[in-house]
Amino acid sequence: MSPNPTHDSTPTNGLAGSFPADFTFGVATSSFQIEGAVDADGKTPSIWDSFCAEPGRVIDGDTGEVAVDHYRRMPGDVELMRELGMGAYRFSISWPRVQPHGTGPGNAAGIGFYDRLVDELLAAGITPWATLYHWDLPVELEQAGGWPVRETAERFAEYAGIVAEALGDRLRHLITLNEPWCSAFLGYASGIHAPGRRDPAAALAASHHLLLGHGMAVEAIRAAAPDAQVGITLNLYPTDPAGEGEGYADAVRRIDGLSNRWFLDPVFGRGYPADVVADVAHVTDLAFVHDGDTDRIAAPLDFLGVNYYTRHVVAPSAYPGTNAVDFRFRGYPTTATGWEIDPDGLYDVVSRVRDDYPSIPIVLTENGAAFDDEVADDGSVHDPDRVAFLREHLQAAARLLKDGVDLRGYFAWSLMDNFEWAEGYAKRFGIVHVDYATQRRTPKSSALWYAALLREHAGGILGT
Ligand code: IFM
Repeated sequence: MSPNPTHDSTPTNGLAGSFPADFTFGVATSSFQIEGAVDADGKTPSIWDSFCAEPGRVIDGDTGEVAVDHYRRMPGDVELMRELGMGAYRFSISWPRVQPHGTGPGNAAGIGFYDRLVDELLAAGITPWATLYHWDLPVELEQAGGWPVRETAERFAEYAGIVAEALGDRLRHLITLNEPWCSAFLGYASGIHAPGRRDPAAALAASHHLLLGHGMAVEAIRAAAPDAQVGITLNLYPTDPAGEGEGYADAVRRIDGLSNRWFLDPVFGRGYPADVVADVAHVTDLAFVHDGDTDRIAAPLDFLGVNYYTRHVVAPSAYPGTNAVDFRFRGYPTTATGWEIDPDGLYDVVSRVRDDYPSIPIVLTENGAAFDDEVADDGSVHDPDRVAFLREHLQAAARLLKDGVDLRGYFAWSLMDNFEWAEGYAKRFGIVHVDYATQRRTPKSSALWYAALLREHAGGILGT
Protein backbone atom coordinates (compact mmCIF):
# COMPACT_ATOMS: atom_id res chain seq x y z
CA MET A 1 0.00 0.00 0.00
CA SER A 2 2.84 2.38 0.76
CA PRO A 3 4.06 4.38 -2.21
CA ASN A 4 7.47 3.55 -3.50
CA PRO A 5 9.66 6.09 -1.68
CA THR A 6 11.82 6.84 -4.72
CA HIS A 7 11.06 10.21 -6.26
CA ASP A 8 10.30 10.82 -9.88
CA SER A 9 13.47 12.18 -11.39
CA THR A 10 11.67 14.80 -13.53
CA PRO A 11 12.33 18.10 -11.79
CA THR A 12 9.43 20.37 -10.93
CA ASN A 13 11.62 23.36 -11.88
CA GLY A 14 10.38 25.63 -9.16
CA LEU A 15 6.80 25.49 -10.43
CA ALA A 16 5.46 25.33 -6.87
CA GLY A 17 6.73 28.87 -6.28
CA SER A 18 4.13 30.18 -8.76
CA PHE A 19 1.26 29.21 -6.45
CA PRO A 20 0.31 31.22 -3.36
CA ALA A 21 0.71 29.61 0.03
CA ASP A 22 -3.04 29.08 0.47
CA PHE A 23 -3.51 27.50 -2.97
CA THR A 24 -5.29 24.13 -2.69
CA PHE A 25 -3.67 21.11 -4.35
CA GLY A 26 -5.48 17.81 -4.37
CA VAL A 27 -6.82 14.84 -6.26
CA ALA A 28 -10.36 13.91 -7.27
CA THR A 29 -12.50 10.77 -7.64
CA SER A 30 -16.20 9.91 -7.69
CA SER A 31 -18.29 7.39 -5.79
CA PHE A 32 -19.42 5.04 -8.56
CA GLN A 33 -16.00 5.05 -10.19
CA ILE A 34 -14.14 3.81 -7.11
CA GLU A 35 -16.33 2.50 -4.31
CA GLY A 36 -17.70 -0.89 -5.42
CA ALA A 37 -19.84 -2.45 -2.63
CA VAL A 38 -22.88 -1.60 -4.70
CA ASP A 39 -25.39 -3.16 -2.31
CA ALA A 40 -23.61 -2.71 1.02
CA ASP A 41 -25.27 -1.18 4.06
CA GLY A 42 -28.64 -0.51 2.48
CA LYS A 43 -27.46 1.03 -0.79
CA THR A 44 -29.90 0.60 -3.67
CA PRO A 45 -28.92 0.51 -7.35
CA SER A 46 -28.09 3.73 -9.15
CA ILE A 47 -28.75 4.33 -12.84
CA TRP A 48 -25.15 3.31 -13.47
CA ASP A 49 -25.69 -0.10 -11.82
CA SER A 50 -28.62 -0.80 -14.09
CA PHE A 51 -26.92 0.70 -17.17
CA CYS A 52 -23.89 -1.57 -16.67
CA ALA A 53 -26.22 -4.57 -16.48
CA GLU A 54 -27.55 -3.85 -19.98
CA PRO A 55 -25.51 -5.76 -22.59
CA GLY A 56 -23.44 -3.57 -24.91
CA ARG A 57 -23.59 -0.40 -22.83
CA VAL A 58 -20.11 -0.58 -21.27
CA ILE A 59 -16.93 -1.91 -22.89
CA ASP A 60 -16.24 -5.54 -21.97
CA GLY A 61 -19.42 -5.61 -19.88
CA ASP A 62 -17.50 -3.94 -17.03
CA THR A 63 -19.49 -2.91 -13.96
CA GLY A 64 -19.01 -0.89 -10.78
CA GLU A 65 -19.61 -3.93 -8.56
CA VAL A 66 -16.06 -3.99 -7.24
CA ALA A 67 -14.54 -0.94 -8.93
CA VAL A 68 -11.36 -0.28 -6.92
CA ASP A 69 -12.94 -1.50 -3.68
CA HIS A 70 -12.56 1.88 -2.04
CA TYR A 71 -15.61 1.32 0.19
CA ARG A 72 -13.61 -1.35 2.04
CA ARG A 73 -10.13 0.10 1.53
CA MET A 74 -10.93 3.72 2.39
CA PRO A 75 -8.54 4.11 5.37
CA GLY A 76 -5.63 2.78 3.28
CA ASP A 77 -6.50 5.13 0.41
CA VAL A 78 -6.56 8.11 2.77
CA GLU A 79 -3.19 7.04 4.18
CA LEU A 80 -1.83 6.85 0.62
CA MET A 81 -3.00 10.44 -0.02
CA ARG A 82 -1.39 11.53 3.23
CA GLU A 83 1.89 9.93 2.21
CA LEU A 84 1.71 11.72 -1.14
CA GLY A 85 1.18 15.03 0.69
CA MET A 86 -2.28 15.86 -0.68
CA GLY A 87 -3.77 19.02 0.77
CA ALA A 88 -7.32 18.22 -0.32
CA TYR A 89 -9.43 15.35 -1.63
CA ARG A 90 -12.47 15.81 -3.83
CA PHE A 91 -14.75 12.76 -3.65
CA SER A 92 -18.42 12.35 -4.42
CA ILE A 93 -21.24 11.10 -2.25
CA SER A 94 -23.42 8.31 -3.55
CA TRP A 95 -27.04 9.43 -3.36
CA PRO A 96 -28.42 5.84 -3.24
CA ARG A 97 -26.17 5.08 -0.25
CA VAL A 98 -27.33 8.11 1.69
CA GLN A 99 -31.00 8.13 0.67
CA PRO A 100 -31.62 4.72 -0.91
CA HIS A 101 -35.08 5.44 -2.29
CA GLY A 102 -34.31 9.00 -3.33
CA THR A 103 -36.84 10.29 -0.86
CA GLY A 104 -37.41 10.22 2.88
CA PRO A 105 -34.92 10.11 5.72
CA GLY A 106 -31.21 9.40 5.38
CA ASN A 107 -29.71 5.91 5.72
CA ALA A 108 -27.46 5.99 8.79
CA ALA A 109 -25.19 3.19 7.55
CA GLY A 110 -24.60 4.87 4.20
CA ILE A 111 -24.00 8.27 5.76
CA GLY A 112 -21.67 6.55 8.24
CA PHE A 113 -19.22 5.73 5.46
CA TYR A 114 -18.84 9.40 4.48
CA ASP A 115 -18.77 10.42 8.12
CA ARG A 116 -15.77 8.12 8.66
CA LEU A 117 -14.15 9.31 5.42
CA VAL A 118 -14.41 12.96 6.46
CA ASP A 119 -12.97 12.20 9.90
CA GLU A 120 -10.17 10.10 8.42
CA LEU A 121 -9.27 12.89 5.98
CA LEU A 122 -9.27 15.58 8.65
CA ALA A 123 -7.10 13.41 10.90
CA ALA A 124 -4.65 13.06 7.99
CA GLY A 125 -4.56 16.84 7.45
CA ILE A 126 -6.45 16.59 4.13
CA THR A 127 -9.35 18.97 3.47
CA PRO A 128 -12.47 17.14 2.26
CA TRP A 129 -14.31 18.52 -0.77
CA ALA A 130 -17.51 16.62 -1.57
CA THR A 131 -19.56 16.57 -4.75
CA LEU A 132 -23.20 15.69 -4.12
CA TYR A 133 -24.05 14.41 -7.58
CA HIS A 134 -21.49 12.74 -9.80
CA TRP A 135 -24.01 10.88 -11.98
CA ASP A 136 -25.30 8.06 -9.72
CA LEU A 137 -29.02 8.81 -9.52
CA PRO A 138 -31.04 6.31 -7.41
CA VAL A 139 -32.72 4.05 -9.95
CA GLU A 140 -36.11 4.54 -8.34
CA LEU A 141 -35.94 8.22 -9.24
CA GLU A 142 -35.18 7.36 -12.86
CA GLN A 143 -38.16 5.01 -12.84
CA ALA A 144 -40.24 7.97 -11.68
CA GLY A 145 -39.04 10.01 -14.69
CA GLY A 146 -35.44 10.92 -13.84
CA TRP A 147 -33.96 14.38 -14.41
CA PRO A 148 -36.47 15.26 -17.16
CA VAL A 149 -39.10 15.60 -14.43
CA ARG A 150 -39.22 18.51 -11.99
CA GLU A 151 -39.75 16.35 -8.92
CA THR A 152 -36.15 15.08 -9.21
CA ALA A 153 -34.85 18.61 -8.54
CA GLU A 154 -36.88 18.71 -5.33
CA ARG A 155 -35.62 15.28 -4.29
CA PHE A 156 -32.03 16.41 -4.93
CA ALA A 157 -32.44 19.42 -2.64
CA GLU A 158 -33.82 17.13 0.08
CA TYR A 159 -30.83 14.81 -0.26
CA ALA A 160 -28.42 17.81 -0.21
CA GLY A 161 -30.00 18.93 3.05
CA ILE A 162 -29.51 15.47 4.58
CA VAL A 163 -25.80 15.51 3.70
CA ALA A 164 -25.28 19.09 4.90
CA GLU A 165 -27.07 18.32 8.15
CA ALA A 166 -25.02 15.17 8.80
CA LEU A 167 -21.56 16.34 7.72
CA GLY A 168 -21.69 20.15 7.48
CA ASP A 169 -20.02 20.61 10.86
CA ARG A 170 -16.77 19.24 9.35
CA LEU A 171 -17.29 19.23 5.60
CA ARG A 172 -16.82 22.84 4.54
CA HIS A 173 -16.50 22.51 0.75
CA LEU A 174 -19.50 21.26 -1.18
CA ILE A 175 -20.07 20.98 -4.91
CA THR A 176 -23.69 20.41 -5.93
CA LEU A 177 -23.31 18.88 -9.41
CA ASN A 178 -20.44 17.51 -11.43
CA GLU A 179 -20.67 18.31 -15.15
CA PRO A 180 -24.43 18.65 -15.58
CA TRP A 181 -23.85 18.83 -19.35
CA CYS A 182 -22.82 15.16 -19.24
CA SER A 183 -25.75 14.11 -17.05
CA ALA A 184 -28.22 15.81 -19.39
CA PHE A 185 -26.82 15.32 -22.86
CA LEU A 186 -24.82 12.08 -22.60
CA GLY A 187 -27.49 10.55 -20.35
CA TYR A 188 -30.66 11.62 -22.15
CA ALA A 189 -29.68 12.72 -25.72
CA SER A 190 -26.82 10.59 -27.06
CA GLY A 191 -27.53 7.81 -24.56
CA ILE A 192 -23.88 6.85 -24.19
CA HIS A 193 -24.15 7.36 -20.43
CA ALA A 194 -26.79 6.17 -17.97
CA PRO A 195 -29.72 6.10 -18.18
CA GLY A 196 -29.06 5.69 -21.90
CA ARG A 197 -32.04 7.56 -23.30
CA ARG A 198 -32.06 9.21 -26.73
CA ASP A 199 -34.56 12.01 -26.48
CA PRO A 200 -33.25 15.56 -27.08
CA ALA A 201 -36.33 17.21 -25.56
CA ALA A 202 -35.90 15.11 -22.40
CA ALA A 203 -32.20 16.07 -22.32
CA LEU A 204 -33.03 19.78 -22.36
CA ALA A 205 -35.63 19.30 -19.62
CA ALA A 206 -33.00 17.33 -17.68
CA SER A 207 -30.49 20.16 -18.03
CA HIS A 208 -33.02 22.58 -16.56
CA HIS A 209 -33.99 20.31 -13.66
CA LEU A 210 -30.33 19.64 -12.88
CA LEU A 211 -29.69 23.38 -12.68
CA LEU A 212 -32.88 23.96 -10.72
CA GLY A 213 -31.87 21.14 -8.36
CA HIS A 214 -28.49 22.83 -7.99
CA GLY A 215 -30.12 26.14 -6.99
CA MET A 216 -32.50 24.44 -4.57
CA ALA A 217 -29.64 22.39 -3.11
CA VAL A 218 -27.62 25.56 -2.49
CA GLU A 219 -30.55 26.89 -0.44
CA ALA A 220 -30.79 23.62 1.52
CA ILE A 221 -27.03 23.57 2.20
CA ARG A 222 -26.96 27.21 3.31
CA ALA A 223 -29.80 26.47 5.75
CA ALA A 224 -28.15 23.39 7.26
CA ALA A 225 -24.45 24.33 7.01
CA PRO A 226 -24.12 28.11 6.88
CA ASP A 227 -20.31 27.98 7.07
CA ALA A 228 -19.89 25.72 4.04
CA GLN A 229 -18.36 27.02 0.82
CA VAL A 230 -20.67 25.97 -2.01
CA GLY A 231 -20.06 25.72 -5.75
CA ILE A 232 -20.99 23.86 -8.93
CA THR A 233 -18.57 22.10 -11.29
CA LEU A 234 -18.97 22.60 -15.04
CA ASN A 235 -17.02 20.92 -17.82
CA LEU A 236 -16.08 23.90 -19.97
CA TYR A 237 -14.48 23.87 -23.39
CA PRO A 238 -12.79 26.69 -25.24
CA THR A 239 -14.41 26.48 -28.66
CA ASP A 240 -12.50 27.54 -31.77
CA PRO A 241 -13.42 27.66 -35.44
CA ALA A 242 -11.61 25.19 -37.72
CA GLY A 243 -11.69 27.77 -40.51
CA GLU A 244 -12.80 31.25 -41.44
CA GLY A 245 -16.19 32.62 -42.34
CA GLU A 246 -19.73 32.90 -41.09
CA GLY A 247 -20.46 29.18 -41.08
CA TYR A 248 -17.52 28.56 -38.77
CA ALA A 249 -18.46 31.44 -36.48
CA ASP A 250 -21.97 30.04 -36.25
CA ALA A 251 -20.65 26.55 -35.46
CA VAL A 252 -18.63 28.08 -32.59
CA ARG A 253 -21.67 30.00 -31.37
CA ARG A 254 -23.80 26.84 -31.31
CA ILE A 255 -21.32 24.59 -29.52
CA ASP A 256 -20.12 27.24 -27.09
CA GLY A 257 -23.81 27.99 -26.53
CA LEU A 258 -24.90 24.50 -25.60
CA SER A 259 -21.70 23.32 -23.88
CA ASN A 260 -20.74 26.43 -21.94
CA ARG A 261 -23.23 29.32 -21.97
CA TRP A 262 -26.30 27.08 -21.42
CA PHE A 263 -24.91 26.42 -17.94
CA LEU A 264 -22.80 29.49 -17.16
CA ASP A 265 -25.44 32.07 -18.09
CA PRO A 266 -28.21 30.84 -15.76
CA VAL A 267 -25.78 30.11 -12.91
CA PHE A 268 -24.57 33.72 -13.19
CA GLY A 269 -28.10 35.14 -13.25
CA ARG A 270 -28.54 35.76 -16.97
CA GLY A 271 -31.12 33.07 -17.68
CA TYR A 272 -30.81 30.83 -20.73
CA PRO A 273 -29.01 32.37 -23.73
CA ALA A 274 -31.60 33.59 -26.27
CA ASP A 275 -29.65 32.34 -29.31
CA VAL A 276 -29.51 28.78 -27.91
CA VAL A 277 -33.20 28.94 -26.97
CA ALA A 278 -33.81 29.73 -30.67
CA ASP A 279 -31.47 26.89 -31.79
CA VAL A 280 -33.45 24.34 -29.75
CA ALA A 281 -36.92 25.75 -30.50
CA HIS A 282 -37.66 22.91 -32.94
CA VAL A 283 -37.12 20.45 -30.05
CA THR A 284 -38.74 22.19 -27.08
CA ASP A 285 -40.57 25.35 -26.10
CA LEU A 286 -38.96 25.22 -22.64
CA ALA A 287 -42.36 25.05 -20.96
CA PHE A 288 -40.59 23.27 -18.09
CA VAL A 289 -38.98 26.58 -17.06
CA HIS A 290 -41.37 28.02 -14.47
CA ASP A 291 -41.55 31.55 -13.13
CA GLY A 292 -38.84 32.07 -10.53
CA ASP A 293 -36.71 29.10 -11.63
CA THR A 294 -33.93 31.19 -13.12
CA ASP A 295 -33.66 33.21 -9.90
CA ARG A 296 -33.24 30.01 -7.90
CA ILE A 297 -30.60 28.69 -10.32
CA ALA A 298 -28.66 31.93 -9.79
CA ALA A 299 -28.24 31.33 -6.04
CA PRO A 300 -25.00 33.07 -5.04
CA LEU A 301 -21.98 30.75 -4.98
CA ASP A 302 -18.64 30.82 -3.20
CA PHE A 303 -16.69 29.37 -6.12
CA LEU A 304 -17.02 27.95 -9.61
CA GLY A 305 -15.51 24.52 -10.26
CA VAL A 306 -14.08 24.07 -13.76
CA ASN A 307 -13.14 20.70 -15.24
CA TYR A 308 -10.80 21.01 -18.20
CA TYR A 309 -9.62 18.25 -20.51
CA THR A 310 -9.43 19.57 -24.08
CA ARG A 311 -10.58 22.16 -26.60
CA HIS A 312 -13.41 21.91 -29.14
CA VAL A 313 -12.56 22.85 -32.72
CA VAL A 314 -15.65 23.02 -34.91
CA ALA A 315 -16.83 23.46 -38.47
CA PRO A 316 -20.22 23.74 -40.15
CA SER A 317 -21.46 20.25 -40.86
CA ALA A 318 -20.91 18.81 -44.29
CA TYR A 319 -24.09 16.81 -43.73
CA PRO A 320 -27.16 19.02 -43.50
CA GLY A 321 -29.74 17.42 -41.27
CA THR A 322 -27.19 16.45 -38.63
CA ASN A 323 -26.64 18.79 -35.73
CA ALA A 324 -25.17 21.44 -38.03
CA VAL A 325 -21.67 21.14 -36.56
CA ASP A 326 -18.69 18.83 -37.04
CA PHE A 327 -15.86 18.40 -34.54
CA ARG A 328 -12.37 18.54 -36.03
CA PHE A 329 -8.94 17.34 -34.92
CA ARG A 330 -5.86 19.46 -35.51
CA GLY A 331 -3.30 16.67 -35.41
CA TYR A 332 -2.13 17.52 -31.92
CA PRO A 333 -0.86 14.65 -29.74
CA THR A 334 -3.76 12.94 -28.02
CA THR A 335 -4.37 11.03 -24.81
CA ALA A 336 -5.66 7.44 -24.79
CA THR A 337 -9.22 8.76 -24.98
CA GLY A 338 -8.33 10.51 -28.24
CA TRP A 339 -8.58 14.00 -26.72
CA GLU A 340 -6.06 16.51 -28.06
CA ILE A 341 -3.58 17.74 -25.46
CA ASP A 342 -3.94 21.51 -25.30
CA PRO A 343 -2.78 23.18 -22.07
CA ASP A 344 -3.37 26.64 -23.58
CA GLY A 345 -7.04 25.70 -23.65
CA LEU A 346 -7.02 25.69 -19.86
CA TYR A 347 -5.73 29.24 -19.87
CA ASP A 348 -8.24 30.27 -22.54
CA VAL A 349 -11.33 28.78 -20.95
CA VAL A 350 -10.67 30.09 -17.46
CA SER A 351 -9.70 33.58 -18.62
CA ARG A 352 -12.90 33.62 -20.71
CA VAL A 353 -14.93 33.00 -17.54
CA ARG A 354 -13.03 35.83 -15.88
CA ASP A 355 -13.64 38.17 -18.82
CA ASP A 356 -17.28 37.36 -19.58
CA TYR A 357 -18.85 36.63 -16.20
CA PRO A 358 -19.03 38.29 -12.78
CA SER A 359 -15.99 37.81 -10.65
CA ILE A 360 -15.90 34.56 -8.62
CA PRO A 361 -13.13 32.39 -7.18
CA ILE A 362 -12.36 29.53 -9.59
CA VAL A 363 -11.21 26.06 -8.65
CA LEU A 364 -9.93 23.57 -11.23
CA THR A 365 -11.86 20.60 -9.90
CA GLU A 366 -10.59 18.13 -12.54
CA ASN A 367 -7.74 17.96 -15.01
CA GLY A 368 -5.93 14.84 -16.11
CA ALA A 369 -5.34 12.30 -18.84
CA ALA A 370 -5.66 8.62 -19.68
CA PHE A 371 -2.61 6.91 -21.10
CA ASP A 372 -1.83 3.26 -21.82
CA ASP A 373 0.37 2.78 -18.76
CA GLU A 374 2.60 -0.25 -18.49
CA VAL A 375 3.83 -1.95 -15.36
CA ALA A 376 7.61 -2.53 -15.51
CA ASP A 377 9.20 -5.80 -14.37
CA ASP A 378 10.08 -4.23 -11.03
CA GLY A 379 6.43 -3.26 -10.49
CA SER A 380 6.93 0.46 -11.09
CA VAL A 381 4.80 2.46 -13.52
CA HIS A 382 6.50 5.20 -15.50
CA ASP A 383 4.08 7.60 -17.12
CA PRO A 384 6.17 10.46 -18.53
CA ASP A 385 3.29 11.58 -20.77
CA ARG A 386 1.09 12.15 -17.70
CA VAL A 387 3.93 13.95 -15.89
CA ALA A 388 4.25 16.28 -18.91
CA PHE A 389 0.48 16.70 -19.09
CA LEU A 390 0.23 17.73 -15.43
CA ARG A 391 3.26 19.98 -15.62
CA GLU A 392 2.04 21.82 -18.73
CA HIS A 393 -1.48 22.29 -17.36
CA LEU A 394 -0.13 23.51 -14.03
CA GLN A 395 2.07 25.94 -15.94
CA ALA A 396 -1.09 27.23 -17.62
CA ALA A 397 -2.70 27.55 -14.17
CA ALA A 398 0.36 29.50 -12.98
CA ARG A 399 -0.03 31.87 -15.95
CA LEU A 400 -3.66 32.47 -14.98
CA LEU A 401 -2.56 33.43 -11.48
CA LYS A 402 0.15 35.71 -12.84
CA ASP A 403 -2.47 37.41 -15.01
CA GLY A 404 -4.67 38.11 -12.02
CA VAL A 405 -7.25 35.32 -12.25
CA ASP A 406 -8.72 34.43 -8.86
CA LEU A 407 -7.73 30.76 -9.07
CA ARG A 408 -7.89 28.95 -5.75
CA GLY A 409 -7.16 25.30 -6.35
CA TYR A 410 -6.24 22.39 -8.65
CA PHE A 411 -7.42 18.79 -8.37
CA ALA A 412 -5.77 16.16 -10.55
CA TRP A 413 -8.13 13.60 -12.05
CA SER A 414 -7.72 11.07 -10.69
CA LEU A 415 -6.21 9.79 -7.47
CA MET A 416 -6.20 6.27 -8.90
CA ASP A 417 -7.25 4.27 -11.96
CA ASN A 418 -10.95 3.57 -11.89
CA PHE A 419 -14.17 2.83 -13.76
CA GLU A 420 -14.22 5.22 -16.71
CA TRP A 421 -17.98 5.07 -17.40
CA ALA A 422 -18.82 3.62 -20.85
CA GLU A 423 -15.11 2.85 -21.32
CA GLY A 424 -15.14 0.54 -18.32
CA TYR A 425 -11.68 -0.16 -16.93
CA ALA A 426 -10.00 0.23 -20.33
CA LYS A 427 -8.87 3.82 -19.76
CA ARG A 428 -6.58 4.65 -16.87
CA PHE A 429 -6.66 8.22 -15.54
CA GLY A 430 -5.01 7.60 -12.16
CA ILE A 431 -1.77 9.04 -10.87
CA VAL A 432 -1.80 5.84 -8.81
CA HIS A 433 -1.94 2.56 -10.72
CA VAL A 434 -4.45 -0.05 -9.62
CA ASP A 435 -3.93 -3.72 -10.39
CA TYR A 436 -7.56 -4.71 -10.84
CA ALA A 437 -6.87 -8.38 -10.03
CA THR A 438 -5.25 -7.71 -6.65
CA GLN A 439 -6.37 -4.10 -5.95
CA ARG A 440 -2.74 -3.25 -5.29
CA ARG A 441 -2.10 0.50 -5.51
CA THR A 442 1.23 1.70 -7.00
CA PRO A 443 1.98 5.39 -7.32
CA LYS A 444 3.04 6.14 -10.89
CA SER A 445 5.86 8.58 -11.71
CA SER A 446 3.15 11.25 -12.05
CA ALA A 447 2.08 10.73 -8.42
CA LEU A 448 5.70 11.03 -7.29
CA TRP A 449 6.20 14.16 -9.41
CA TYR A 450 3.00 15.72 -8.05
CA ALA A 451 4.03 14.78 -4.50
CA ALA A 452 7.41 16.50 -5.07
CA LEU A 453 5.61 19.62 -6.27
CA LEU A 454 3.38 19.56 -3.19
CA ARG A 455 6.40 19.12 -0.90
CA GLU A 456 8.04 22.15 -2.52
CA HIS A 457 4.82 24.12 -2.12
CA ALA A 458 4.49 23.12 1.54
CA GLY A 459 8.18 23.92 2.03
CA GLY A 460 7.47 27.39 0.66
CA ILE A 461 4.62 27.81 3.13
CA LEU A 462 6.81 26.76 6.02
CA GLY A 463 9.61 28.99 4.74
CA THR A 464 12.06 26.13 4.55
O1 IFM B 1 -13.85 10.17 -15.31
C1 IFM B 1 -14.45 11.36 -15.69
C2 IFM B 1 -15.11 12.03 -14.51
O2 IFM B 1 -16.03 11.21 -13.89
C3 IFM B 1 -15.83 13.30 -14.97
N1 IFM B 1 -14.96 14.15 -15.72
C4 IFM B 1 -14.19 13.55 -16.78
C5 IFM B 1 -13.45 12.32 -16.27
C6 IFM B 1 -12.63 11.69 -17.42
O3 IFM B 1 -13.47 11.31 -18.45
